[in-house]
Amino acid sequence: MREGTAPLIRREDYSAPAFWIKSVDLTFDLDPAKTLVINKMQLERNLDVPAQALRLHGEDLNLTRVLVNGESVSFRHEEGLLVIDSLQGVPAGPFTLEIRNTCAPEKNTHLSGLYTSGGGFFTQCEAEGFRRITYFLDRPDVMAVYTVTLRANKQQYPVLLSNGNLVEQGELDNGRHFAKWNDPFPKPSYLFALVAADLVAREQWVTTRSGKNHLLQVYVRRGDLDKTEHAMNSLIASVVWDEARFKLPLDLERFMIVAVGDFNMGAMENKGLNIFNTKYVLANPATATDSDYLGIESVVGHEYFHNWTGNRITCRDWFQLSLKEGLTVFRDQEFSMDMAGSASARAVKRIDDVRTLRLSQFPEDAGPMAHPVRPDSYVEINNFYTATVYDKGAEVVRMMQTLVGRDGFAHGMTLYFERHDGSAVTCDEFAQAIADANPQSELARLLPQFKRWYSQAGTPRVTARGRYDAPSRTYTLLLEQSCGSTPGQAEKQPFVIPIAMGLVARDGRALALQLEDEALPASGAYPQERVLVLSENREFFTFVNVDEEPVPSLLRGFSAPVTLADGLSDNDLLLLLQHDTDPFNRWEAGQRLALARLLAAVRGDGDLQLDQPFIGAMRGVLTHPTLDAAFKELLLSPPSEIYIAEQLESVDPQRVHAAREAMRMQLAQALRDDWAVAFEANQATGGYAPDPISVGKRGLANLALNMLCLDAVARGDTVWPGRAYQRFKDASNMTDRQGALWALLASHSELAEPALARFYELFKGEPLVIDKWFTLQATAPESGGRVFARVKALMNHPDFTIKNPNRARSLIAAVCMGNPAAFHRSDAAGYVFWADRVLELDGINPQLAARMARVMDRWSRLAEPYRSAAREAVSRVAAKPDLSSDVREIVTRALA
Ligand code: 0A1
Ligand code: ZN
Repeated sequence: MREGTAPLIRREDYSAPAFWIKSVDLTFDLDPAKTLVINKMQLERNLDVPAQALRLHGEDLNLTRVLVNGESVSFRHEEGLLVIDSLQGVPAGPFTLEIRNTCAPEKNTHLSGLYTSGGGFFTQCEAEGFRRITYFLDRPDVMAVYTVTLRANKQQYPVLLSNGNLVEQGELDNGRHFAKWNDPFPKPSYLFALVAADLVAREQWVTTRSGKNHLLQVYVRRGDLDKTEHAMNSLIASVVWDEARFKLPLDLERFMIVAVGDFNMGAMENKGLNIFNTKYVLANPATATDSDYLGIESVVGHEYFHNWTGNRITCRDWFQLSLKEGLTVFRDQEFSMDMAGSASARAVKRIDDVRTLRLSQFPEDAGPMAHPVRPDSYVEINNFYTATVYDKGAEVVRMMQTLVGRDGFAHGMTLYFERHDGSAVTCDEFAQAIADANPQSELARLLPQFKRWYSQAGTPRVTARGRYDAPSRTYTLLLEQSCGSTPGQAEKQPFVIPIAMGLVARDGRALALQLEDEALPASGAYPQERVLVLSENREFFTFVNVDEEPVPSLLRGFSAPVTLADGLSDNDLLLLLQHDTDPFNRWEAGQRLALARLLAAVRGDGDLQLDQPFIGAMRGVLTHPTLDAAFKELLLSPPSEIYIAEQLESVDPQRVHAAREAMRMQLAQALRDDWAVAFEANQATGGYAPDPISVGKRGLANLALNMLCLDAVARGDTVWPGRAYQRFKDASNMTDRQGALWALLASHSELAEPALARFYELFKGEPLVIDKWFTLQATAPESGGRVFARVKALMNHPDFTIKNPNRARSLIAAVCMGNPAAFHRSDAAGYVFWADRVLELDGINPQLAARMARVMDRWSRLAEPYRSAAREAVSRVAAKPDLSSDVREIVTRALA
């Protein structure tokens, strides 16, 4: 843990390194208590910068030897650095530096660097974990070729892996063995990995278009092999997709995925040796839900796609993190959409991604941690693996694709690789390549202004007003943009905002879109959808030959990460809900109708009485003859409590919860018969498959069952809860089983308790399922404080441990982030619980503690008495003298 006040690192202070490390030869004598690392580097002075001492990063290491060209030299330690002054002004040309040090993997509870988990050794080096293994220039612009020798006890650690290709292996004395690996691709230290453990692998050979064969391997603990099929299929699909869509082939003879139970994040793209949280590898129908299956596909894709966008071309410095993350999230989103297939299934994926953005990135952009996609400064880089860098970053890439077209974007990617393969670059260089490949595009015309998406934080607000002029048959749209101030950025310059749109006639027809003075396109017809580019603070767009007053359908497909105020009436929204050809806006219209009713109740007297037009519209969706089940489920799920709260100036979480629960109850009652029909009609048949149609059916059946139980329990009827319990017992897959259990929990049925007990007994040997068991209890709708009391009791359950990140998240994050009504209590007990847990975790795993600390980002918008109590809890955390720099940065910003 770094103590004291860590310095602020600024983007503008970037300078190239004083030395390059060309190659590194690492030897590990692996021992949980004391691992010896022999690190032999070939270095060269960087003649482009003034001569300086060599400063190597190092953290929590014991140094035993330093030799330059075989001779010992004097050195000194500065905060987090090993300094060799005598290397200042060393002659041009290579020299060797040999360092020996030890580290203690079993004591490494940060899970950064080399650590032990389940009796094996694993590494996590992004962003700055390599310095916890050995002394190095631990920065992404220093790229070296690695040769790695691992030595360990053969019985305990039969599998020894590192990046690249296996060049040698054999036996050693005393029951030990060794393996030597070489990775021919120069890489930054954050992509280094090693694994030494007792694992087994699922293997598959694939042939890429060039005719080369490659070995794919998924390593897991013995006993988990039956849960690797989906990960392997996802990996094969990723290899095929990247070659087909972007002409990017697999460049390695062997590509390995290793699953580990203790991991801070989702997964890591180490060159040729991806290390994954078990959550994103292990799945079989009995243990994993549909959403787990989809998560695995997208994370396996994400890490694989990093091989080109992140590894072959990497980041010059950590401020450029979105260069690899925004682009790779965009790529994994496109992959999942292409895998989904039908237009409707693609839209479901897009809606899901936008929901994620609105739930995590919009609040971030409006709170104390708001930062540009390319931040200007940080204290702890691990705090900047954020929704802004990842998800808003992906939206920025998506806008580029919208502005240059899908083919134009593919050409831009080709140019990007032609220019920068093998180097460490900036976001500017990426945007330049996409624009240069499309010189006639709006992106090229507006590039400097477009790049404000990288430099300005905050979510822009677009206001739209339409005016129809019957005599001239014109429709004029006035679009305006503004963006509120964010920390350190009071004023904003206008953004370039692509607005995909259409005009809908009162009878639901899509109208032709002819802009003023526009010639007939070569196709012979004006389009029914187009992209308007808003780049000024306010702009008019006039459409001609419009026969009647239309309803505008703006921001189709969520073509830009903005909020939209278009002043549409309920009737307009009902029309779009029924007729919009854009599925995203159809869903959006339904959400807006629901949101308006929820906000009116929360802002008013708290009473929510759903009106017939709304209920009728929801019935129309539920009973629609052709809409896909997945789409119906999305349309019929009210906006989340977090999203509702984000629309309010002052938030009383209990009122938000009450209004949303009232809406659910009224929809349950008003559509009772239709829910029953939907439940029966959406039973997925045949064996389990996570295809979009079956997933949609299971999702809608689960929602229907939930509503039917809610209505039944309120009426004292036991039939549907009984059916739910039966379904829970007989389910042949986890989606149905968990859905039935959730229906019982969310309706406060008496059968919830026996079902929970049975669930535990069935799955007590499956850690990922026990995580679900904790989360289900922590996220159940609160009633009279019982959920919160249960969470506190579960902290003492023998299966609970705060040291395992998945388990800690399954209970603590689940209640603090996923259950606002249980967490925000008028007696402040939720906040006391939060502060205690953050402080406890800070001593164990500062990265995880800092993520939990973010729960309180939005404290200042809470209504009293929550606001004062929340501030007190944040202040108590901030008052701890030896707080990690990770948590300190979060709470300091929150209190600023
Ligand atoms: N680069 C990984 C995410 C990741 C980042 C940091 C980690 O440890 C601090 C671990 C993983 C990805 O985007 O998948
Ligand atoms: Zn990533």
